[in-house]
Amino acid sequence: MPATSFDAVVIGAGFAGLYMLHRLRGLGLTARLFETGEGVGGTWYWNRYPGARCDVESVEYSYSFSEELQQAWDWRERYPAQPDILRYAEHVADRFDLRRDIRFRTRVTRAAHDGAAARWRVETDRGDRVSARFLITAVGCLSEARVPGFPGAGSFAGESHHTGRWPHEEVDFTGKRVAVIGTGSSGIQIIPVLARRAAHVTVFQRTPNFTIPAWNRPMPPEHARWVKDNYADIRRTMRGSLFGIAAEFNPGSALEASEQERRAELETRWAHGGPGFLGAFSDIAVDARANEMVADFVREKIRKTVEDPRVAEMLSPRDHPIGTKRPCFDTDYYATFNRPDVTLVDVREAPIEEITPTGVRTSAASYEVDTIVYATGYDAITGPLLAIDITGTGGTTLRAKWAASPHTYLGLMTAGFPNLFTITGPGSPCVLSNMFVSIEQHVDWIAGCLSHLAETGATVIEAGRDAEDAWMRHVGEVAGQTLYPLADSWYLGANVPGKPRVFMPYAGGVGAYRDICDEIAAKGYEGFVLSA
Ligand code: NA7
Repeated sequence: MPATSFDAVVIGAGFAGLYMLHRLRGLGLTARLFETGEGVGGTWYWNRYPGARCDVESVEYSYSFSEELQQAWDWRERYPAQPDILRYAEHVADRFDLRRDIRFRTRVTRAAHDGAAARWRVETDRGDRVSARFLITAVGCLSEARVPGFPGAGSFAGESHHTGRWPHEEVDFTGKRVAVIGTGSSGIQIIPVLARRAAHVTVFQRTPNFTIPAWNRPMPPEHARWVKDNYADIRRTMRGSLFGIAAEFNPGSALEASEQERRAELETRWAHGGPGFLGAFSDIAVDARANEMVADFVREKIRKTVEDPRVAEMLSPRDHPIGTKRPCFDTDYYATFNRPDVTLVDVREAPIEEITPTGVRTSAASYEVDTIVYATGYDAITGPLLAIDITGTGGTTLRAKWAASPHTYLGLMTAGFPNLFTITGPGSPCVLSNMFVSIEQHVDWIAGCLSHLAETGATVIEAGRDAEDAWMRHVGEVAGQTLYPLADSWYLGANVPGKPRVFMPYAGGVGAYRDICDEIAAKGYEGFVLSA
């Protein structure tokens, strides 16, 4: 008889779930991990589209918890490609012998808290019925793929794929006419690669995004050596930073710099590429005029790169401040639109009305294509949590509690749902950070919390309602001091019709956030209610 009773159930075998499982084992706790996919890797298991690559530097997009692991693993490029990240996840799963506690191809469908027994009762789509004292979600922030409900989508005669649900078999684009719908990070990565493979690519753009060159390159061996020798310092910088990356942030103001100084700083950072570009000045995220100067610089680069001025203007974002939507980092994105076999279509002017058996019809024209790529994004942050039917104390469901907006204490727990931990949940820095930094911080904090419960004889921990209300007010106030709420972004659910418009991540920075979490723990888990 397989075991059905555990200390903890973990949902998701991405980097959060893998590390959580490892820490639970270290605490001597029994655990079962359920994963929908057939393998480990989470985001990197699902996002297999051509050109899929992380836009955080590889040496920073990795675990820090094991010195042996970080010394043993060699990254091949400045930014890791999806197959390399997946290999890394598999290596970690094997190295720490994690697979024996994972049930693959199994989706958790329901979880209900049984108050009398102080246990979570968990059900899966394969008929599992298990119970655990602790339920820990490691479901990722961008795992609930979203295809807009275009009429006729089912009638399309060719292949169609969402970037986040890409098939495991090679999709052949040779000689094909391809439609790409969406120009977020995924669209921006796949479009230049498809342009080189397909006969013709038609890009359906609703909103142009700012994208900065990544300047990916093979990892120079001397840099890899230097990183390994200096990992302790690099990790310290990342942990104390705003976004969990080691790039240097200039504390100076764009407004106070002279025109010449400003240009020099931006040119240097453009030439370096990657996420450090937005660290050019300290006021980019908070001052509209400073932001506009940087946005203007990028629009100028677009005009210099894209030969057709009409296309350059179509690609130039003007409806949101730079950095208020998830910044994109690209390889050859703007230059791709100089190719004769790439067409840009503005679907803000003329929206997509239907998918026909032979292509895409907008209100202005029809486009015949063989393959459709949906790079249309995700029901972010709350979507993966609310996809599970979770019931807490007194029959209250998470869906009902969060109907108007997600409500958490530190993004880690939510009142009325005892012993439920949400790794990188709403109200934590989550997507505003290098996910590895946020994942490790949450997992370590949860592990510390579980040890504390064991040491003090408590069996149940729950977020206090007052602490939770105060935290959500704080999350809202911090976001209100920035320009983030000005964009219709998935950070605030604007991409999902009917989703409450609330800025979900904590914008105070991973360093400040870590200090708050640590202080709360040091004060005996202030704001949480602990009971035997
Ligand atoms: P994003 O960033 O949410 O991008 C989705 C894109 O799809 C975006 O350009 C959307 O336009 C577009 N979209 C969505 N619905 C439609 C409809 N109905 N018609 C036309 N265009 C549409 O998702 P990604 O997968 O690119 O990136 C997700 C994150 O993964 C990324 O930020 C990294 O963190 C990794 P819109 O801007 O809404 O007008």
